[in-house]
Amino acid sequence: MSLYRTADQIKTMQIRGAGTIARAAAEALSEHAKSLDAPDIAAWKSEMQTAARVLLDTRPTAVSLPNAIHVVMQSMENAKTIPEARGAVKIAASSFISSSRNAVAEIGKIGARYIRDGFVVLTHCNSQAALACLLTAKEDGRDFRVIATEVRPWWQGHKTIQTLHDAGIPTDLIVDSAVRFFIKEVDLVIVGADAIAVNGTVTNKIGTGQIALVAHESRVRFIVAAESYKFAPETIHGKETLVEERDPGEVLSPGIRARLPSVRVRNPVFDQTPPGYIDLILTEFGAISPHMAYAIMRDHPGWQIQG
Ligand code: RUB
Repeated sequence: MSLYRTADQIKTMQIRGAGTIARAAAEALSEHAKSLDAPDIAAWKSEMQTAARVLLDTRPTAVSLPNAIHVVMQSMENAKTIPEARGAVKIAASSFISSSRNAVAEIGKIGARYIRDGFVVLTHCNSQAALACLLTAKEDGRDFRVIATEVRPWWQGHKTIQTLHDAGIPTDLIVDSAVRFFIKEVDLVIVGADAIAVNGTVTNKIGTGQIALVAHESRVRFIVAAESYKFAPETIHGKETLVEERDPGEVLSPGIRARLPSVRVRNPVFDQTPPGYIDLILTEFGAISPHMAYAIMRDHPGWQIQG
């Protein structure tokens, strides 16, 4: 698949979810490098930068995307010839993809330990890292139930319930606004992340902040499953995580909107949960307090956002 097609699929949500987007971008760069030709290495690198920019411009929130692109692009920095640069990009991309998959699996093992027999676990959206915790707990023989939200307007919850169903995990589907109604049944909330700021604030699918607030009110543990490339090092230097606002047509059809010209439809697709509402962040290096976000950025400085 061409890099431009991958970029289009990310933009149009055919490829979605922070980790999946990051792996798709790394793969796209590697494939692009394979067939890209240029008169000299400087021109080749500049073409690669243009291609990276196309990927970076697809969606603004998930920091896994610039972090993945950065590790791949950085690998070609010292290359003196085109074949050398191509080889470096290929190795960096495949190493990012495999370490990303390993990170999700490791988080799954850690997260599964927090799920006990008889638990009801609530999840929101469709996070591979959060699902890894649930699937590993099931593989470990744990007997528990999941409550999954629908996730308007893209219905990512439908993907989640399909996976849970296929794994034989008993699941209840609820509308997004029913979380407070059901919270008394819930023992644990596990969600994923698109970006984690230096102060431990977690950006994830719209609605996550409300769920965290409700969990906090009811003293239900709230856990975020997030690979280290979800941490946003540029927040150390004051850059804020951008929340993507998508087309109103995803929420209300143009026909209805045309009849209601005084109504503005807003469609932010992520929100921010402050660290005070988060009990733990599970990374591939272990469970941390959200207040330790800086330590992850300091100890694993490979992830840097491209400007
Ligand atoms: C997906 C979403 C997911 C995170 C984490 O939003 O918010 O919870 O990306 O997912 P969208 P993962 O569908 O708009 O991309 O753990 O798979 O990286």
